[in-house]
Amino acid sequence: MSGLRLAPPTEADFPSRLRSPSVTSRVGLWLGISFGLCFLTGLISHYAQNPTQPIPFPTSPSWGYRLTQGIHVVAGTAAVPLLLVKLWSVYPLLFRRPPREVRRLVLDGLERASIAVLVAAAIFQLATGLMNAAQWYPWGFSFRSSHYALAWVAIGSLVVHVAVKLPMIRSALGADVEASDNDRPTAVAAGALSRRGLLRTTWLAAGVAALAVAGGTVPLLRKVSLFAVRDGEGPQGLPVNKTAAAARITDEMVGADYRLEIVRGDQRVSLTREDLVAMTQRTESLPIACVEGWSAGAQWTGVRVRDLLDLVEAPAGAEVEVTSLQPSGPFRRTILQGNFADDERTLVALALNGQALNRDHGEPARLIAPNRPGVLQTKWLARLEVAL
Ligand SMILES: Nc1nc2c(c(=O)[nH]1)N[C@H]1C(S)=C(S)[C@@H](COP(=O)(O)O)O[C@H]1N2
Ligand SMILES: [Mo]
Repeated sequence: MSGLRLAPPTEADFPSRLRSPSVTSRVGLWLGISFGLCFLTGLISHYAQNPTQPIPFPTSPSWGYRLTQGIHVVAGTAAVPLLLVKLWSVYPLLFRRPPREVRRLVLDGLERASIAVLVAAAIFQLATGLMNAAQWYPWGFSFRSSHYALAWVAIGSLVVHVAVKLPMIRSALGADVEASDNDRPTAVAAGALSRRGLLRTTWLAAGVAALAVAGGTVPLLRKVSLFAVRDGEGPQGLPVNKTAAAARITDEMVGADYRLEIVRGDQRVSLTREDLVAMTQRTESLPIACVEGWSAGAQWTGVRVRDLLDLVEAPAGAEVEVTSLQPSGPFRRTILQGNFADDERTLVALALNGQALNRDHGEPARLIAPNRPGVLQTKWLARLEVAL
């Protein structure tokens, strides 16, 4: 037993040439691209879920949200191995001796603080994102608002970090991978593999991570996506996010007494299932695209929402409050913006892929609209109320 030492390591304790700006900047470039994609697609997703939209979120293309949210989750997942390798490559700098001169000491402290913020925000974003995709919510705060707030912290500190490191990034990316010009003086030992080998392994890990979740969105990849949370299976060929039992939908609620209420002021129309089936039926191919990254296309048949709104003479562009039979839960009530309510593809669906809606997919009736986040595609509809 000779190696026991209580003092913290010093930079010289990490002699591997692999822990170099050459590796850090190359992995960092792809990490930056992943975070950039996550940020932009995240802004889109956040906006799409806003009840009020000063600029209406478009209803076309119907698969737009499916694409942007798929990119969001795939890029975020691929970023996990990239972040791990990047942190590994800069780890020795944590133990670098602080400069003596006061001005340089202050600058060094500021840089370390900004990196601490960036690393904390990045870890928070990736961890909460993955946990959300796995439908595991062990926290007490709102996922959406905290993930959104920390996205600004992450992207802000990322921009500062890139600006501060730009000279080093340019120099390292401009030189050969194996060049040692920018290396720490003590990093001279050959690693277990070459830098090219380490980078190749890193890209492979990021690719495997991306593939592991991409199958939740890309049908052809389903077979290889061992870790996709939803494997494309579920009643009527569509995954289920929340079952009727979990939402506490009872037989009585959807039995003979079921009515769909269409309300505008004191105008009120109550429709039975038979009334709904007797109206003109339309069939649309529209995807369900969950914020958690899985998505699936399906054929929906039912009544146009606009036809229902006409029963209470709702004006064009009117916003609609959609309420579920579900007794409680954050998604029992959603807002259907005017442009979505008026889109002719927006349906109160009664059937899915040619069969009456399965209870878990929202029987007797559920909302389905083009380019709308899955979380807002309300199941077990009770009421459509036109805002005045
Ligand atoms: N009433 C109600 N509707 C809901 C939900 C819910 O929890 N309650 N979950 C939503 C979510 S998050 C998604 S992704 C879709 C999934 O629809 P599916 O289960 O039919 O695939 O339903 C949405 N509709
Ligand atoms: Mo969802």
